[in-house]
Amino acid sequence: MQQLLPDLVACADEPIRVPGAIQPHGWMLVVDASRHLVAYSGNLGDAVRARAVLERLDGINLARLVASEPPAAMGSVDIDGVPHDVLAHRLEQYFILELEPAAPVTGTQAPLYGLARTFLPRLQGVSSVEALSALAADEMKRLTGFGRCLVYRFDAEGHGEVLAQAIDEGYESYEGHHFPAADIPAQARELYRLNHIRVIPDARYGPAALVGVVPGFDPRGIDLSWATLRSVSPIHLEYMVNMGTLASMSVSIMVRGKLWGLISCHNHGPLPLSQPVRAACEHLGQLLSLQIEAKEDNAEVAERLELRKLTLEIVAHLAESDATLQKLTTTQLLRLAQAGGAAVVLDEQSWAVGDTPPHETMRALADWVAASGQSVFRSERVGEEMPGAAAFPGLPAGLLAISISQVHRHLVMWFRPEHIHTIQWAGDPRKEVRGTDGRIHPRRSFVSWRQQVRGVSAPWTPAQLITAGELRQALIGIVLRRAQEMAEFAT
Ligand code: BLA
Repeated sequence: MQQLLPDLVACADEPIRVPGAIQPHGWMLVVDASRHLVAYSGNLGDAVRARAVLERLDGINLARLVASEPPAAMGSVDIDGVPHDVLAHRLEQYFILELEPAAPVTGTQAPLYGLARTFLPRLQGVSSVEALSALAADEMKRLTGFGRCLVYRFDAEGHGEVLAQAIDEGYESYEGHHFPAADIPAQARELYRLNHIRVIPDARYGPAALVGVVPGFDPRGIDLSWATLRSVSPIHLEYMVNMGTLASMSVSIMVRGKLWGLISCHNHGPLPLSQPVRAACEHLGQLLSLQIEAKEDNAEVAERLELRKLTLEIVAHLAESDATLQKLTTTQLLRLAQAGGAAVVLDEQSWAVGDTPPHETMRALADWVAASGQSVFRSERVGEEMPGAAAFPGLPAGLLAISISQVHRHLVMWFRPEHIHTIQWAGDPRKEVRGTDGRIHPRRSFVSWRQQVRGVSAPWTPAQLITAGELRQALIGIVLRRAQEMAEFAT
């Protein structure tokens, strides 16, 4: 995959937390601890007007806000006869107040209530992550009215895979498509781990710069990580336009403290979202996250239990017999790691079950594992990762190995064939676009592009790796006990 990634470094350099500007569908006031105005968004006009708006917020108590927490809803305030929703949050030395015209009350008056009453029970009624994702995509679309809602999951390399979608007619389907990691640079992912929702109601906006009121104070130093109105990266706005979407929202899916994926929503035209609806969307993301975590945990526990049972059977069989390791080579050993072949290597000798490489190749693999010094060794791309691989015929694509002696070359190895498959990308990710400014730009086309993946095996799962480690411990125990018995017998 490496060759598919454009230069991420340039993208990761953009200071997205301190843009010094906001999206202009609301106003921002920055005040210090004694409520003195420090900066305001230019779309308020001037400092006189900004102070007049600030006075209207006198009744709002900021004392209880804690630094580095998401904005809190402070109710609604009338400004020139227009009701405005007020959000407030705290930085170390400042308070940030954000105002947006309150949306007219429509059918979704109590979006949070609907989530609790119908959505959560539905989530609890399904058993797979894919089914959870499908429910979430539907619900998100219903709540917001976006034309397309996607749920996607990041893989180990950071590429995203669309697990479920809900779309209106006229929207491109991205079902099963993959989006390259380069679409979302590292500093953006870091921010989305912290702040779980981003809304862009109209990507064609012109940013409203923050204006400082204290001479010499540069408002570009103000951290907008938590601000709902934060102006977004112009590169990302270009991406949205290339994709044909004027409005977007993304909600983080956090599993075990990591950014697991995103719920990503698009609309061909602009789409304003009220504060209560956004709060409900964020909540939906949390519900989904918790359910995914629970399902994944359950699935892993079930897999580990099954594999432990198998390990016990294998070990019992060995312990009952004369405990020579070649007795390991049964189909049970294959099942333990879902492997096509397995072998026990004891110095120059080897015993095999299933599809295994030729003897010479097996020896070279054993050398490679021994040189690594790792007690549990894994690779999904042996042809790429093994030094001098080309010299050895019949190499497997995947190798899992445990080494059971520090002195001797005693190993158990599992082999997997290549898992040839096709990845359907939303646009050719190799097409790096460099502008006349020398910068990297988002790709222009999202038309499906198919990549054939060869030479790579299916991944060894965490449960399989743990089980291999447990088997290793058990074998070391058996071997030691047997050596002891032999020694006792000899004396
Ligand atoms: C941000 N890129 C993003 C975001 C998404 C994507 C979801 C988060 C912002 C948001 O919530 O709208 C990408 N959008 C996607 C993907 C899908 C989608 C994968 O809808 C799939 C359906 N982007 C590029 C390149 C660069 C880049 C080449 O393609 C860098 C040069 C940058 N993307 C970029 C930056 C941000 C971003 C800087 C941060 C935007 C911000 O939060 O300010």
